[in-house]
Amino acid sequence: MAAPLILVLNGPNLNMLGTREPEIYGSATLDDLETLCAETAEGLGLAIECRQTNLEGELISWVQEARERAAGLIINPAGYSHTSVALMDALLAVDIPVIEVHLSNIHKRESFRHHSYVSRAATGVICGLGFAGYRLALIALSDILEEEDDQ
Ligand code: CA2
Repeated sequence: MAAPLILVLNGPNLNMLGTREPEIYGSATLDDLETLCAETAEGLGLAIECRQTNLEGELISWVQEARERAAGLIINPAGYSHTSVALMDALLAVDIPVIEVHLSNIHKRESFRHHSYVSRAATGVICGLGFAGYRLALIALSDILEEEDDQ
């Protein structure tokens, strides 16, 4: 049987990981993050596709695509977490498990980061654990998919 596909979507400015603000986001790059996700997914028997975009509409189109193709979704919507009703609506229409990940602890930061529209549509939310948050999100999805299989 084919390995279930997990889409990992990263939103605006995350392509700049490792180049600025290392005190908040660390010094590793988006490439490093995607390698960690690929290695973790392989160990869990999951297939993975990682994508990053700076465009809200593209992120929404990818969420819609996930509905057709993926068994689970990991998303760091970055700044769109705090602004995008459209992204939330797209995620609410997806009937696969969705884990929202933030590298930083958004609740320890400026008050405008404390609310995420996306959280309303997420199965679970992980923040403040850096890259490990993505690894934990993959483990959580693997557990959820196994439980679904058992039912
Ligand atoms: O902590 C997170 O993962 C965030 O989603 C990151 C977003 C921020 O708007 C959210 O409130 C929390 C910002 C991503 C910007 O990433 C950069 C990385 C390196 C250098 C500059 C920006």
